[in-house]
Order: sequence, then structure tokens, then C-alpha cells
Amino acid sequence: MTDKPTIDSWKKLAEREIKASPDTLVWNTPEGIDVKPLYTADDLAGIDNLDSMPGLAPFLRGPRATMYTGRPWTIRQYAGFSTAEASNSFYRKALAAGQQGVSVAFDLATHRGYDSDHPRVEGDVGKAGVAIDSVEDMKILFDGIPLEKISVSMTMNGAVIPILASFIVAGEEQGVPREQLSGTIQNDILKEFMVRNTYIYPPEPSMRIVADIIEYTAKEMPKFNSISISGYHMQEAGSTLVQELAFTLADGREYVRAALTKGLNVDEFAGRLSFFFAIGMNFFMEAAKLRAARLLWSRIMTEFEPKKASSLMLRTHCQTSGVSLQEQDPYNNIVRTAFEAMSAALGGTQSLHTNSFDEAIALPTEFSARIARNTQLILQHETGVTKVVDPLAGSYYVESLTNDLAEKAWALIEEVEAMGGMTKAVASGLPKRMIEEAATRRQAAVDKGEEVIVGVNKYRLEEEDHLDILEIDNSAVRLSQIARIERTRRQRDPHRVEAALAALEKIARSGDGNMLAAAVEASRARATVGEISDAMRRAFGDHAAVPEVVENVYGQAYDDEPEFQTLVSRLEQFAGSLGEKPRIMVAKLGQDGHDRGAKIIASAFGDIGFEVIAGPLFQTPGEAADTAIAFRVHVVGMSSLAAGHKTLAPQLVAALKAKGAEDIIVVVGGVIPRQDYQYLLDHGVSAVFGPGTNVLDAARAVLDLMEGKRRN
Ligand code: 2CP
Repeated sequence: MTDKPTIDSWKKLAEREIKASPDTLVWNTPEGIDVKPLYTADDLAGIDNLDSMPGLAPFLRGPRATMYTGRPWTIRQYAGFSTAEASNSFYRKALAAGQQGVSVAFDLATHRGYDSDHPRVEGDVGKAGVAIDSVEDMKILFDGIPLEKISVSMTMNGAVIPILASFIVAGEEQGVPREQLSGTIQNDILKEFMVRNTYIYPPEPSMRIVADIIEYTAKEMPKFNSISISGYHMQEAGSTLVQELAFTLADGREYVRAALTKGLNVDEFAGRLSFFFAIGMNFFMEAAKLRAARLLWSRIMTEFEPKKASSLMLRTHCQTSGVSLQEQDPYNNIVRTAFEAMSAALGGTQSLHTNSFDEAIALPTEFSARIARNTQLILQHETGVTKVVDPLAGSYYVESLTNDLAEKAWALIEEVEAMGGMTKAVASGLPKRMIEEAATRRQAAVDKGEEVIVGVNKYRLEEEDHLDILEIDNSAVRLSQIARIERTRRQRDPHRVEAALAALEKIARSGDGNMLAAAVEASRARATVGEISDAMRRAFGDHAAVPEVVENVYGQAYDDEPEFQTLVSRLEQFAGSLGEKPRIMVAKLGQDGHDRGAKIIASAFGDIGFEVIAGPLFQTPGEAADTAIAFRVHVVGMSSLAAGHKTLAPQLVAALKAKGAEDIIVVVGGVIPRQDYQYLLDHGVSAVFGPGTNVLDAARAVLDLMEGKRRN
């Protein structure tokens, strides 16, 4: 007879196996959750909703009763580059090869409401997405794609009014009335102020825009999801999963409140709110996060007393994590993405994008896009994952994680609520700061090797294989866009355009009317994206964020480590010989607002002992040179994540030279393909730091450069 197994007998056995207490095996995650080596039925005690059902509130187990057994998630690959013609051809091929919905990536010029002929966007046109200047481009983008059948997601937040307006008009002119258009517009501005930075106007009028879109789509476009409330970019910026969950749901609550100010009934629009989460490498926790998200959203929505059950339902798109992709040994990214995709499916996503393995470094090629798409097709058709609803339910570990995440996120949501809601919290800078601290802490853990990344800080290849990447000829795209804008302007009725833009500006100023309805008229008249954005700019002005840098997070993580201290002393010595602290400006040029890397560098370099000047976002090379000179910096570190480096870095070097400041060292970091290093070095850049660079190594290299310069 053996005794009934107990947790105590397991503990004794475990202790014998590892010759230490099993408590030493507890994994303290960045979320503040202590993951134990073993979960048992005891861990389910006191957890609510274990007996809930899919398709029924609170929807913990999924928004649909049958979930993927009735209909699998939508394979929706996010793509767009160069011209509307090139992107259209890419979409058509992808749809023919098994993709099920379209998801448009716009270039950064479009995001920020500039036409392709604007001088501020010379390095951005057609680079990280497709250039759209007017309805003429939009019509080409969807040529031959039946908009009454294929749902279209558009990632647009800043220039959301002109883009949605031109989509509606493109539909009309394709013979599809707006009530038949299905899809989603991202339209989530709060997270832009927090992490993604493709805003145009200040927060208050930006929230009015969100509300106008929810109002218009609720009344005119019943099949269209008015918003995609996004946590994705928070995780990309370095947030923990609890922060991603809490801030996203708190954003959602704020949007509901904004829509209610338009006099809508909650049931008129709540069923068409949708969400968007990142799925990173913490396999079980990510699946649990989606379950927790549905539970909490239903709790939040109950407060608004809807009558329809669908108003309590969280439906979401997911994307595998971009930051988990590595430049080094890039085929490993296929494996990472497959695990993340499986986790999203186990968590019950409605729609999914799987990243291509080369996306850490460039836009996907047709080859890498095919593997990414096939990852989902294999999941759907070969693994059996679609055959059972919410298959992780009842797992001691996953139920426990779902509950822990929900509790921790709820506490943070309540904290935001106590601050007066998310708009106020965002204005205070707290969420942004929390995310940046988490990002810096994680970078330190990776640099120290505490967090292993295969092929990067462990098992690194001696020599990397050559990788063919897609390169966009940015100047050719720009010239062809400019030609089309000029043709559109020649052929339109200028009085009609002027009247439509004046009507839009009036509504923007007065708040009386709907800005999207007015923009649809302007778009029909062939007003451009830039002109429609400018009409609202005249009423609202531009938003300019003041960059802040977190302190003592990176340094603290290194505490008394000799490697760090040696560098600090070396820098102190150099400062002594210089007679002042070495100054570095971290610069972001063009419309590239991805500032996670820049912020981490600024923060870590500050802790190492540099005086850091965090340059404002969206500078032209000439403006950045002026700032560098005004602060008398020794080094400019340009951070580039949106492929503008080959245009913008040489222009920065030239601008410094033209202003007599060629002694300022220029280094470039970020998403820079190896193929481009020599080009940058030949154009006056002193060093290039690609993805996966250890921050201490970068700081040492910058110090070497400064010492070298001083000696010469
Ligand atoms: C679903 N349906 C079902 C079932 N499941 N019907 C019967 N039985 C079932 N089991 C129905 C749905 O009710 C719906 O019809 C239709 O099938 C489509 O399903 P869905 O679940 O609504 O899927 P979807 O049309 O693909 O919509 C998914 C989302 C949507 C999440 C709601 O918002 C979306 O597609 N989002 C994508 C966002 C996106 O692509 N973002 C890209 C971010 P009805 O509609 O009639 O009810 S790019 C990110 C980059 C990084 C960036 O931002 O920078």
C-alpha cells in the first residue's frame, strides 16, 4: 500500500532531487508573479469562473460558443510597402495563397498626415508601409479585392480621419456602399501618446476624433469595428504583460466614456469595439493573458449596464512579438513565431498575424511572408488545435495564471481610475514611465545574460549566414507618388475641395458635427490626406511631446558588477581629462516614432555617466544638427527603426559639416541591416550598432571613439 501523494511528499522528493528547497525553483517573472515549479488542485481554491462557458458572459473561455470548431481565427497578415500598386499585388497573391483578411501597413508619412511631397518626410515615403496620399491611391490599393467580402484592417491612428474617409470613398467607387464594408480601423490614440508616437494632434481633440469615428461607424457602418484597442505596442515598448493588460483595458474604458459623450447608447457601439494584443515568448502566460483580458473587459463593461451580451465581449487580434525576433541566427525566429502563434490560438484569438523571420531587420520578402502565413495554415490544418474550445481550461497552472494576471491587472486598472482615468494617467506620464522602466530592466537582464536569447547572448554563431532582404527604393516611390498627387490636384475642382476642407475645419473648431462625415466629402472631392490633416491641424495644432528619460534602472540592475564599474571609472577618467562630462544626444529623425531603443540607450548611458540629451521626435537632419550644436554635444547617436537610415544619417553628417560641426561624432543604432553598415561608414558615420547590441559594448565603443578623437 502506498500513501496518497501529497504536496509535502512531493516537496521532500524534489528536495532530494535538486539538493535544495524546491522554493529555489520559483521563477519571479517581470509581472511580479512567482511561478512555482508545481501546481496542484489546491491552487484552484477560491478562483471564480472555473465553471464558465464559452460564448457566455464573462466570456473567459472565448467570445463564441464553438470558437475554432465552428470557424477558425482569421489569418490576417499585416503588410504594406512602397506604392499602392506593389502592395495591391502582394495582397492579391497572399489571399490566393490562403490568407483570409487584409491588414494594411501605411508608411510613416501617411501616419503623420503628410503627403509624399512634404519636405519633412523625404526619408519615410513608402518605407515601413504603403504611401497613400488620396483616394486615388486607395482605389489602386484595393483594386480587384472585393470589399464586400474581404475584411480590411487599417493600422491608422494619427491620420485616421482622412484614411478612413478615403477607404469609404474607395468602397463607394468600387460599388460597395459603406454599410457593407467590413474590417477594423486601429483608431487607438491613447497608446500613441504612451508608446507608439504616431499622433498628430494634442490628446483632447484626438479623443474627439476617436469618438466621432465610433459615432459614424455605429450609425453608418454596422459591419465595421470602430477601434482596435491595442496593447501590442506596449509590450513592444517593453511593458510587462500585466501593464499591457491593464493599460489596454483602461484605454478601452476611456473610449467607451468618450463615445457616450456623443449621446450614443452603449449597445449601439460596444459590440464593435475590438482589441489587439502582442503574444511574446512566455507561452502559458500569454494564453492566460487573453483569458484574463476577456474576464476583465466583461467586468468593466458591466458598469455601463448594457442590455446586449455582445457588449460585454472582448474580441481580439493578436500579433506574434516583434521584439522577440532577433537579427542573429534569424531562422530561429520561425521557431519563436510558431510557439507564439500556438499560444495565441490556445488563448482564443479571433485574428492573428505571424511575423516573418526577417522582420527584425527589414520588410518581409515573399519567401519569408510565405513561411509566416504557412505557420498559421499548419496550425489550423495539421495540429488539431482548432478541434477543442479553450483546451487549456482546467489546467492548475493556466487557471492560476489567469487569475493572478487578472488580479494584478485589476489593481493597476484601479490605480489608473484613481488618477481620473487613462487620459489623465497618460498626461501624467506614469504609464509611459512604468513601461520604460520595465524595458530598461529587461535590457539589463539580457545584457547580463540572466535572460537567455538563443543565438544572441548564448549559443551565438561565429559567423552569421548572409540573408537576402527586401529593399525599397525610397526616392523612386516618392517621385511616383508626387507625380500622382500633381495629377490629382490638376484634375479636381479646386472650389469643391476648398469648400469641403473649410466645412471640416469648422466642425473641428466648433465640435458641432462629425469630422469623419465631413472628411468623406473632402475625400470625394479629391482632397489629399495631407490637406485633410492640415484642415484639422489649423483647428487643433500639433502635439509635441517632451522626452523624458528614466534614471537609475539600468545602473541599479548592474549594482556592483565589475564590468559596469570599470566602464564607469573609465568614463569618469575621460571626463576629468575633458574637463566636463561627455555629452551625447540621442536623436530620432524623420517620422520614425519608435523610441524604445532610443529611450533605453539614453537611460543606460545616463547611468553609466554620460550627460544625455534626448532629442525631440520627428526632427529633420538639419534640426537635429542645430540641437546637437546648441548643446555642444560630443556625439550624436541616431536611432533608426523605420528604414530611413540610408537617407537620414548621411544628411545629418552633411548638416553638421555645413554648420561647421564636423568634429561631432555620429553613430547610428537600431534596425540596420548588415548590408548597409559600409554605406553608412562611407558616409561619415563612425560606428553602427545593430539589433542585439549589448549596451555596455556600445558605450565602450563610443568612449573609444571619443578618446581616439581627442588623441588626434
Ligand atoms: C467567428 N464568427 C463565427 C464564429 N467565429 N460565426 C460562427 N461560429 C463561430 N465559431 C463570425 C464572427 O461573428 C464574425 O461575423 C465573422 O465570423 C468574423 O469573425 P471575427 O471573429 O469577427 O474575425 P475578424 O473579422 O477577423 O475580426 C477580428 C477582430 C477585428 C479582432 C474583431 O477587429 C480584426 O480583424 N482586427 C485586426 C486588427 C489588425 O489587423 N491589426 C493589425 C495591427 P460578424 O462580424 O458578422 O459578427 S498591425 C500592428 C502593427 C505592429 C502596428 O500597429 O504598428
